[in-house]
Amino acid sequence: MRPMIGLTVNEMSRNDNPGIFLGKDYTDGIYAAGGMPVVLPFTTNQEEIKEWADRLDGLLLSGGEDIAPALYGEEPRQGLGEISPVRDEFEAKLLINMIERNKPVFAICRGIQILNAVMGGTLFQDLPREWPSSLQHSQKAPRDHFAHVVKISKGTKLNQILGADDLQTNTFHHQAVKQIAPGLAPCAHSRDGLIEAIEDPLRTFVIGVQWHPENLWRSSERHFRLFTAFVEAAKSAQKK
Ligand SMILES: [Mn+2]
Repeated sequence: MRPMIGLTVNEMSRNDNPGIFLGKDYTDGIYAAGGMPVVLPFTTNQEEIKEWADRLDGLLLSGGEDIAPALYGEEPRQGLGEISPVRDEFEAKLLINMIERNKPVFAICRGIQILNAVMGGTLFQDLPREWPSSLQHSQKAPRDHFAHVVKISKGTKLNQILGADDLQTNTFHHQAVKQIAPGLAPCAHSRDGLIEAIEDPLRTFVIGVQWHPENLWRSSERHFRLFTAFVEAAKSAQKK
């Protein structure tokens, strides 16, 4: 059986109907890599969250809203965007349950941010105000267009998966990892010194990236490797 991969979603309303949204590049990427994607509706019920964690073989934390600064012990500053309290609570609880079970977690954009916050790190709430850089981290180009390069640190799991020291990426973020959480290690940086990827060196697959590989896997074999390595790790977790 294909490993079951849960994907988190955005809060979105349509015609006054509260709903959820996820770009199909995420689910198509999981299918293409050999996994079974399952979209996860929000719940804050501990029993339901535990059951999701028991059933899932891997968790993909998708991109989206800003993270509530309360998650890392700060108050909102000017520049903070829209937040989703129900999503923060659901993702934080589910993430902790997945890590307790030593199951693979692949965290993209907002995902790397919530991963770092939940594990005890902090975030830049708004890069233009808090990390003045000449490098543009919110590209205006199409989603699959390469914007800035990241330098991958040697000897990291990310380096091993990608087989590259430099990687072209797209970039759509105004928040980012500030103080990295204890137990996590930075594994990629942009030229301006910003942390663009983090990993747990002691776990099979707990990796966060600040860029959007889901928009790049069709055109770039290297970015597709992130999806296949994640699904492979979920397959191994399934066997145990
Ligand atoms: Mn960036």
